[in-house]
Amino acid sequence: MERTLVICKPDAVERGLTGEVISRIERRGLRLVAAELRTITEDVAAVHYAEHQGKPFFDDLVVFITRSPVMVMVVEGPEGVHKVLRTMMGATNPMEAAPGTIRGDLAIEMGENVIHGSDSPESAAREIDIFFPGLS
Ligand code: IDP
Ligand code: MG
Repeated sequence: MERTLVICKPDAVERGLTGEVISRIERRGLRLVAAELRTITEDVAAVHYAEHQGKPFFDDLVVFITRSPVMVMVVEGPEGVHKVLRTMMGATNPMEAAPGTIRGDLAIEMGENVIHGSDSPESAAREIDIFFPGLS
């Protein structure tokens, strides 16, 4: 089994889409190990998105992810679960995300793309330890 970190971003919570996102994850056969509504601080955002520090969109990304509560979740499934989640999420830019994906069905703007999912098992372990120490 493998675990990955999923975040329903502020736009998802504001729009009442957490149930839709969780429902898709559960219907796929994946299991929630932890889930909590939290407001991410600027410091935690900078650690979580450390790989993007210095990029032109970094400041906007931090403002976005800290603006209102997010639903942070640890999701468990078979080995490769992070890839399954990434496929379910769709492309980073919702304009390019396929229909049937979360972003392709529920979003249209790059800066408001509903969901975060870890991009590798290593990222998953690092990110889970930020939000739920001991659960990776
Ligand atoms: P991901 O969320 O699909 O893993 P990343 O490249 O890790 O995509 O980027 C993290 C987040 O930063 C994206 O989900 C998106 O909200 C934002 N982002 C990424 N690239 C851009 C960009 O070029 N312009 C504006 N926002 C961006
Ligand atoms: Mg990413």
